[in-house]
Amino acid sequence: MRIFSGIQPTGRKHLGNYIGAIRQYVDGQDRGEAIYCIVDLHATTVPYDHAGLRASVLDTTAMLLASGLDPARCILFRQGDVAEHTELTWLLSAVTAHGDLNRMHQFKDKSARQRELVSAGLFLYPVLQAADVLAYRAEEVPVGADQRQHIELMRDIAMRFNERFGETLVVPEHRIPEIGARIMDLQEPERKMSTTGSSEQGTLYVLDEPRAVVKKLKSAVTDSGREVIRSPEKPGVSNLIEVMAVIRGTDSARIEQEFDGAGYGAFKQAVADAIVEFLAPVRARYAELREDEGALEAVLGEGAERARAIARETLADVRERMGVGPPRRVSG
Ligand code: AQP
Repeated sequence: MRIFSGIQPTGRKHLGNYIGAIRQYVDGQDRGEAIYCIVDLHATTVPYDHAGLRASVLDTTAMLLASGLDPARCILFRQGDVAEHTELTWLLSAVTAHGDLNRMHQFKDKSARQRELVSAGLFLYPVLQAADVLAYRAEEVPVGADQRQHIELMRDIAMRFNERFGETLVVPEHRIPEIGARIMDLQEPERKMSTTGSSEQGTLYVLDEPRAVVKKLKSAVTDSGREVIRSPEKPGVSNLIEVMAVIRGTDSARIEQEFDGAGYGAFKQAVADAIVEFLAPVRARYAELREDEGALEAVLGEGAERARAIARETLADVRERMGVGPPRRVSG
């Protein structure tokens, strides 16, 4: 089983990223051939700090290693190091419907928020994402629930390519965790916790100091009741129950039983304590790893070589099928 996923180079990863995606990446190493990519090219599709991008890639590399990725058991690399991704994006755009790209929720949300330029890159974001996965003929893509629509699109792209040019690409499946796939904003629990769309108080960062975690949890928006139960009218409490269930490795019903009659104050304090303990080892390892930039670059460099060797083969097949460039040379 080959597994592939990409993650944005924002140094400040939040609890949603950690629970929805990073935790699954770590498990993936035991389930198959795991390939993970830090998507610096995707980061350029909205206004970004170009002077800080390389440092952000290293932040994310250190975060992933601190969370348990092991370069001996997975391939970890930077998207911009493997040019095959951009070439495949162009080739796949030939079998991508403009109308489908127009329907993507992420494009609609992010373009509505842009005050200056809505880049063509933001529009093509899902095609680059499809190229990331399809270049490796990955069978499975671990992601949070917000990426469901993009994975559906990449499946359509792969199927359309195969129909038109002959069986070449693998049609991947998403892997969305049953619990924790959509961690909500602490201040606006009707929307997902997000790097670009949430407030500082609404977002719990993996590297937040314990004091900040407690403060954010205490001020998390709940309703005026006091019962710790899940309900559509209680999105804030339901979110915290889910977070607690993930951390404890249990289901939400158990958490409801445990905190039956406890009231919101005691429950929030317990969730804060659990989060602090859950993230403490990651914070400690992050601080150590982030210092050695040479070692982080070495991990990415070696990962890129291994990634390129796989992507190059797929690109040769795609070019051959599409009639692009000279005929493929037959070795020997
Ligand atoms: N709130 C969330 N709950 C569960 N999973 C989530 N993910 C994101 N938000 C939540 C998952 O995290 C993975 C990596 O995301 P990313 O860093 O590449 O960026 P993103 O998907 O665009 O989400 P962000 O970090 O919150 O940024 P913006 O503000 O741009 O939306 C993905 O698998 C994602 O599903």
